[in-house]
Amino acid sequence: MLVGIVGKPNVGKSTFFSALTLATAQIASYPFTTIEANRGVGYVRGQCPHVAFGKQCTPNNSPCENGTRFVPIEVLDVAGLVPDAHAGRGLGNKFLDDLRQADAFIHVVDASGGTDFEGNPVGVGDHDPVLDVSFLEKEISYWIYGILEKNFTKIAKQSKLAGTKIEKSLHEKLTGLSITESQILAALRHTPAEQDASLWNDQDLLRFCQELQKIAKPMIIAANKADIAPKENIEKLKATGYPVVPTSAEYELALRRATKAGLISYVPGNNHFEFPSKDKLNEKQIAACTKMGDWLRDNGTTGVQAVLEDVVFKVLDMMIIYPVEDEHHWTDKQNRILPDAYLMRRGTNAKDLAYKVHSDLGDNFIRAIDGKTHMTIGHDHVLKDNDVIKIVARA
Ligand SMILES: Nc1nc2c(ncn2[C@@H]2O[C@H](COP(=O)(O)OP(=O)(O)OP(=O)(O)O)[C@@H](O)[C@H]2O)c(=O)[nH]1
Ligand SMILES: [Mg+2]
Repeated sequence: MLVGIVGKPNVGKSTFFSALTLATAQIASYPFTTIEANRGVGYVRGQCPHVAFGKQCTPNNSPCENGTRFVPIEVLDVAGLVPDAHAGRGLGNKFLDDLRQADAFIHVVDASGGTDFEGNPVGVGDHDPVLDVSFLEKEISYWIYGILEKNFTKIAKQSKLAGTKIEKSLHEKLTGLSITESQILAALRHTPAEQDASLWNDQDLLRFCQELQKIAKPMIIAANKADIAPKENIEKLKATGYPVVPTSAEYELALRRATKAGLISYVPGNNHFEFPSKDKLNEKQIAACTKMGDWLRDNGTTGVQAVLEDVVFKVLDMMIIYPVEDEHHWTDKQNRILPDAYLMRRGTNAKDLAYKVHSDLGDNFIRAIDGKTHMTIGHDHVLKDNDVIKIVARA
């Protein structure tokens, strides 16, 4: 799974990325600090089934700490987009190609309104952050449009002549974009244009790209710099209809780094932290910690972890599944207990899981067994969050 971090320059994308992954990305208060993409790993949390099972797990693909499972998510931080990037402004939008495989986007917005469209600092509240939402939507749909537009009419005509379904031809054209045929079909249904795509004009194609973007590259808004943002800006962003989480990437990064340095003790996503030894901190550090502590008390969390978890569990509607070899001991062939956690969309069935684990398992699927109830389940049995599943396949 890949989540892309997008937004205009200087809104805190790299700060957000660094807070999530603790990777070192360059951060500075001017536009276009990031040019080359930063790739890292963040984690979403789940309750590990080992707790109810009563035996400590032996994690392989996802660490477990005190009963909390941390499932890795690949995160990508790219350069800032400016209005008309698709026409080459700023750094253009070619770098969005790094995000072809993204399953969803986190749109980092400067909710403080302290940066203009180009990311240049202005007074807090001087820029309306809601405008950033519509321009970014536009740039992303133009990016998809740029991929589809070449030879579009020709492809649509050929597909019509050959009797090939249009969604199939478009899917081929969108190879590598992590977009499924059924998502294309859903977008076609939502596009207010002729059913026959060979008759489409540029506007029709653009509308289709907008629909496809909504379905295949869904977006959540991180209303960042919430530590200095006027409250009404957050409310205005919520009115856009997107899921919105107020965030302070700066605080989250400071808290995680201070924890890593052994100065404080903070669990990402919590609304508090501890000072194990206040004497280790200088006056400046104590003042910063007091400020952050007060803010957390009043606002809940920094929101950074919540954005990633919301994008995975709410926007993409994922759940965590644990495939095992032995349904009684919940082990794999190497006797590891609950080794792997898989993220699967809600609605996926036992056979989908088999394919996710290995295509051979999918091809040779016979049945599955629910490790909690020990009941046999068929290929179309819909899985539930936190299921422990054994797949039985022909050897
Ligand atoms: N107050 C406040 N400042 C923040 C926050 N997040 C980031 N910043 C500051 O915003 C500035 C830009 O941060 P970056 O992370 O470099 O922003 P970016 O979006 O990656 O910028 P580009 O790479 O230039 O597109 C820096 O001065 C950060 O310290 C936040 O939550 N609150
Ligand atoms: Mg950056």
